[in-house]
Amino acid sequence: MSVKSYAECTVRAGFAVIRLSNPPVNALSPALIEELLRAVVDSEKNKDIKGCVLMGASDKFSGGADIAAFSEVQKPGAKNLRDLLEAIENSTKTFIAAIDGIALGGGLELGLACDYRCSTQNTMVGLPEIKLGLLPGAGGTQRLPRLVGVELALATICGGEPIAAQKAVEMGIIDEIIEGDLLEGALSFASRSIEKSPKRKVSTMSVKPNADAIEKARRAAPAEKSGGLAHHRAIDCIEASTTKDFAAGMAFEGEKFMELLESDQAKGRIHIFFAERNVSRIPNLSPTAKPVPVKKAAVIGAGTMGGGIAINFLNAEIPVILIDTTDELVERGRKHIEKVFAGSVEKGKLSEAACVKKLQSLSTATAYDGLKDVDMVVEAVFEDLKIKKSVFEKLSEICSPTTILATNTSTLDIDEIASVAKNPERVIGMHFFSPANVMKLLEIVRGKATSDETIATAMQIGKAMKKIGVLVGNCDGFVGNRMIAGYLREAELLLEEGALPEQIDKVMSAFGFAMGPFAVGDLAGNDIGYRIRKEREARGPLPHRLSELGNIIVEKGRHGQKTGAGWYKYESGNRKPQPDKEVEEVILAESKRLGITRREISAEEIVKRVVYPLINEGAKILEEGIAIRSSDIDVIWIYGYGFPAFRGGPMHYADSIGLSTVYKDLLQLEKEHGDFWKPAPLLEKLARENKKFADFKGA
Ligand code: ZOZ
Repeated sequence: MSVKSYAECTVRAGFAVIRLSNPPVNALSPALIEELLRAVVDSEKNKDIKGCVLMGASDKFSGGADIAAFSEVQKPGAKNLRDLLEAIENSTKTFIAAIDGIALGGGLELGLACDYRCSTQNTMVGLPEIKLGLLPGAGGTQRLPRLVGVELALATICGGEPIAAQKAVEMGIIDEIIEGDLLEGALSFASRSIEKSPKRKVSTMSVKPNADAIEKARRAAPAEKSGGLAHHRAIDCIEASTTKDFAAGMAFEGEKFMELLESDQAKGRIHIFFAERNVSRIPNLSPTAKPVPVKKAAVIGAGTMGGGIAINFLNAEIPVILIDTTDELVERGRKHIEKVFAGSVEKGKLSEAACVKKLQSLSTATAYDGLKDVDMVVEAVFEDLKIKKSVFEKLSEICSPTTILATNTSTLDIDEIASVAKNPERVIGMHFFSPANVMKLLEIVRGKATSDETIATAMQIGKAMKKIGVLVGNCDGFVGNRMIAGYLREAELLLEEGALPEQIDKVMSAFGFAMGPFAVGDLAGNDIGYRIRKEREARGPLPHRLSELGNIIVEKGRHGQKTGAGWYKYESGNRKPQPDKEVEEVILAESKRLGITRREISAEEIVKRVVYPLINEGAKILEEGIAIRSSDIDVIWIYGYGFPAFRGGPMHYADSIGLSTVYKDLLQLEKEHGDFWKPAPLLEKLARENKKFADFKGA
């Protein structure tokens, strides 16, 4: 049996060439670190070499410390990345990082411990730890300010965004860009550098204090409790680089890194990092089911949603036909698309030439004749079952039997829609979130007849559109909208009991939502929820009472921002919600009509009343198999509904509180507010077994 080698060493032109080999991203795992350390020690002993070139064995230098192996860092006596970097800095040999592809997090910190850094033109470097609720814990907060100054270090570490090689050269992170073969270029660069100075330790460079920049960064960071813990600790560390010597700064950084590693915020964000990557793992999908190549697509319905979906196809470089019933409608759709691309050109996100190319791939039509040879159609017409069914009937007649027919419904029954299709196995739900060209979430809804090939194709197209596609089952509202019903119900009932929209929104913003439920309602249009409620009521009595307040507001013409008034009022041209006395009067009158004595409602109660329904419904969804795993629900809520990422999504949040606590709270709420709160059987079972949602592997 051959033993895997993580650090491949060869000697070239008097340099040890050490190649990191831990696919797919050269994560700095304990095994890789150990082998690199050994290579550093060996090179020190080797009198025949003057230095070492560190590079990736593939086209990636390193994606950073191995996130899945953080528990190893805490093991007493275990060598970690810091030991490796110290050995590199203290070596008498010259170390050169030759970076290709990426050097992120610990990967860049490894580079910063080297004496010199060169890279290919298409390399990205960065310290993205903040996105994991962490800080660069292997000297990044101490070395980067010494290399580029406090202000740029703050922007790099608190922003967490990757930096292109050219910009990194301008900042002083990378010393030289290599054209042509990286190793040859790196060896030549290494020889020239050694002549200037064989050692250039970043840790010995001086750094100027910059109190203004530190203060500004503190003010710009989210509050510690609202997801900004890592920002504040990172800023403290960068400040420490200016007040402490290097060794003391490293000790301070180490302490803060360990504090963050233990924090709920890091646990939530790391959970989401892996959850996001797990969504594409679909159990029981036939291994022979391959995605059908989509070379041409069509979108039916040229409204804002249809236009956004067409943009997604164009961004994925798939020509698309946009169809609606009249020339006027398709022209409006085309103008909308042109405006979006023009906006991207203006912001410098898209070149003129790329914009022209994309628009050349867009065609419009008012008839279905051109659909004979398309590989996929996404229907985005009005949310009405009859209309959708008639569209599918027509599509079924005209399209090839192999065309994938997707519906963008957000609430309707996929099986009902598929029932009119000749090939129901080709029908699937692709629920985009508005604005469809911006929002990353895509709920992919399988009907009972949907084939594995159709699922694989929808997942593949989602990826090509740079969406996070989550496969869910067919039920009323699927995962996201089914869960939001209870969240909104409770928010409105709290108004009847004593709260006001601005109070609830403030509490939910502090919890970490970008916007509270009422501000979101005003942004999206309260009339949408109104229509869905009316449609739902027409289908039969609701299992639980809803407040009338949402209906009253809409019937007063307060549809939201678009009518200048909703739960709030808006000054013309201003999107800032202003509390409105008229709304308060409506709410007080409703409490009075219902005979409710209004009371003070605490922030803690507000959070429980609106978030716990998500958890309880999520448990039912999980037990019914509508979601594959609890982390898929978390991904849906973070990317589709703005649930705070640092809390890891509603299911992870429940796991972090402890399911037995959530269960007890639900029983109490059931006692006080009725059977809406009855704990879901799965939640009860897991709570009794002292388990988590994450432990549940299917019914
Ligand atoms: O995966 C993309 C990415 O952005 N990765 C995360 C980069 C990052 O955040 N790095 C910082 C890590 S934390 C750190 O480095 C802490 C630190 O400062 C040192 C601590 C010192 C401790 C001492 C304290 C006393 C990336 C851009 C890299 C690649 O994107 P792609 O789209 O090409 O591929 P993905 O995202 O699908 O990833 C492919 C597979 O690789 C896994 N993976 C990625 N980065 C990883 C990682 N696994 C472990 N650690 C990482 N850093 C990823 O999960 C995926 O796995 P599969 O199984 O789903 O294929």
